[in-house]
Amino acid sequence: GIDKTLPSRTRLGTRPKGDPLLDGCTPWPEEFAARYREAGHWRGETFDRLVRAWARAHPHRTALVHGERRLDRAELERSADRVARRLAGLGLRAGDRVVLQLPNVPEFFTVFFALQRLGAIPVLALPLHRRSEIAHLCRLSQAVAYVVPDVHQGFDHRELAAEVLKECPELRHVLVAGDPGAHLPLDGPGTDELPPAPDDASEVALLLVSGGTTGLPKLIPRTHDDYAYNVRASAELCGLGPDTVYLAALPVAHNFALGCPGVLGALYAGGTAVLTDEPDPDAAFALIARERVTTTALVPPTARMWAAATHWGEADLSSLRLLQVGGARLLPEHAAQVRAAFGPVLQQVFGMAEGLLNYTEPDAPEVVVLHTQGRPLSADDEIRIVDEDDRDVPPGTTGRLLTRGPYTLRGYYRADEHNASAFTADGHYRTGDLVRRTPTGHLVVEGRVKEQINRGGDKVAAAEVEEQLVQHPAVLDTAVVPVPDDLLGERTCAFVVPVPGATAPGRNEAAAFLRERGLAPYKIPDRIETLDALPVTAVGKTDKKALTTLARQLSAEGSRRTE
Ligand code: OOB
Repeated sequence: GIDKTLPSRTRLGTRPKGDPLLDGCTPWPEEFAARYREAGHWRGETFDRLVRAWARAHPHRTALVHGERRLDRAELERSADRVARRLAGLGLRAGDRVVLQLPNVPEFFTVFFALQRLGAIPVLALPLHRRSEIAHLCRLSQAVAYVVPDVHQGFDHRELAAEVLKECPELRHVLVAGDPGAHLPLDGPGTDELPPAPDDASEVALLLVSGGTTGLPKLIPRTHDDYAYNVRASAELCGLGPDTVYLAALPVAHNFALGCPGVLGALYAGGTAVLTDEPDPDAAFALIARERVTTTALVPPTARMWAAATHWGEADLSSLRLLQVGGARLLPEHAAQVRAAFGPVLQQVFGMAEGLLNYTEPDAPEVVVLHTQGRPLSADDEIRIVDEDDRDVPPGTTGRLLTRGPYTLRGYYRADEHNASAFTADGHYRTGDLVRRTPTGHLVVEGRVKEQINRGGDKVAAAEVEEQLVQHPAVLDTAVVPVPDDLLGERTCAFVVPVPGATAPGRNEAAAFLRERGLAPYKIPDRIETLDALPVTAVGKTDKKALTTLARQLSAEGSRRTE
C-alpha cells in the first residue's frame, strides 16, 4: 500500500511538473498555498472524508429531502458507496472526468460523493445545457462518462445523450438516474472492493462551468482545500447550524446553491437540505411551511415573484431566517420590496463560479443590505479596482474588479490562451465586473465590461451565440447585446446582417435554428433585428456600445408601440 509517512508530492501547490493527476490546471504559487494553510483556510479535508465524518457524527440526522423521499446521513454515505462500486465496476478510476447533469434530486449528491470516493472529477453541467454545451464539456474534459436523468421537465436526456455519444468518441458510458432506455442504469452491479480513497486535498475535486465571455464555456477547477473553505466559511458567515433547513430552489449544479453555503454548507453545519426544481412561489411556499425551511437562495426575478406572492397567499413562512439573493443585480427598490415582504432576512450575494464571494452580513444595517452587494468572504480575498490600464482608481470610484485569494482560481482548465488575458501577470482574476467600494468595504456592482448578458442570473456569452448564429446560411454577420428588461434585468438582442440577396432569419426561424444546433434554451436571443451593416469603432471592431444603445432604443419604441 501507500506509505502514509512519505510527504505528499502531489499537492497542487507544490506539485512537481510532469507528475500531476489532473493536467491543465494552474496551481497557486507555494507561498500563497503555505499562507492559506497557515491561516487555517486549507485544512487538508477531502469531500470524501467530509461525507464520512458527517455520517459518523450523526448517522440518523436527515441529510436530503426530495418530495416524499428522505435520506439520512448514513444512507447518503451508503448510496454514494454503492454508486462508487458501480462506477468502479465500469472501469472508472481516480482522475477520470464525469459530466454530471442532474437536476435537484438526491442522486446528484450520491453521484457527486461517489465520484469523490473514487477521486474522479465531476464536471457540473447545468440541467438546461443541451448538445452544444454538453458535447463541448465532454470533449474539453475528455469525460469517460455522462450521467443524466431520464426525462426532466419534458426533455428526454437519454436522446440528448445518444447524440452526444456520437460526437464524443472518448465518452464510454451514459448512466441514467431512472429508466435507462438504451443506456446503463445508475443502479446496477458493481465491484465488491474499492481501492483506497485518494486523500490529497490539494487535488481538483470538481469542475464548475463558467458563465463565459468567449465562444465556448470554460471549466473552473476547484480543489478540495479551496472549495471546502468556500463552503465552511460561507456556512459560518451565514450562521448555519444543526437546525438549518436549506431549500435548494436554484440548480445545485450552480455554485450558489451547491456551496455558497448551499446544500454542502447545510450538510457541513449538521443541517438538512430540501431539493426542488419548482421555484415558483406556490410550490416553494408550501415546501417552506412543510419542512420549516430556514435558509434559501434565489436570483432577483424569483425573489421579486416570491415577494409579490406573499401578498396573496397565507403560507407560513415564519421559519425563514435567511433569504439570499444573488447572481444578478438586485436594484435597491426591489431589495426594499423583498425586505418589506420577508422582513430583515434578506442577504445580497455577489459571487462567481470562479471563486470570490461577497455577502452582506446577516446583521448588516438596512442601508448596506439594500444598497450593496456585500463584502468579500475571506480576510485573504485580495481586491483591486482598476482602470483599463490596470491602474488603481481612487477610493470610492467605479472601476474593474480584479481579485485573487484562497478560493479563487488561478487559471481555467486547459485554456492557456484565454488565461493569458483573463488573469494579470501576478495572478489576479479579471472578473469583468465594474464595481465601487464603500467606506465600509462593501462592493456595489455598477456594470460590467465583459461581453456577457445576465438574463436574470443565467449567463449568456455574446460570442457563443454569435458563433452559432453566423452558421445560418442567410447570416453574414451578427452581434449579440443586452436589452433592459423589467423582470429579468436583461434580455438578449441579436443584430443580424443578411448575406447579400438573402432574407435574414426572423426571431422564430433563428430560434429554431439555434435549438437545432443544440444551444441551451436560455441562450436563444429574445429579439432579432436586421441591419445592413454592423457599426464599427475607430479601430474597426464591432461597436457593441452603439448597438447596445440602439437595442435599448428599439425596445423602448417597441414597448411604446404596444402601449
Ligand atoms: C454567480 O456565479 P456565476 O458564475 O453564474 O456568475 C458570476 C457573475 C459575476 O461576475 C457578476 O457579473 C454576476 O454574475 N453577478 C452579480 C451578482 N452576483 C453575480 N451581478 C450583480 N449583483 C450580484 N449580486 O452568479 C454566483 C455564484 C455564487 C453565488 C452567487 C452568485
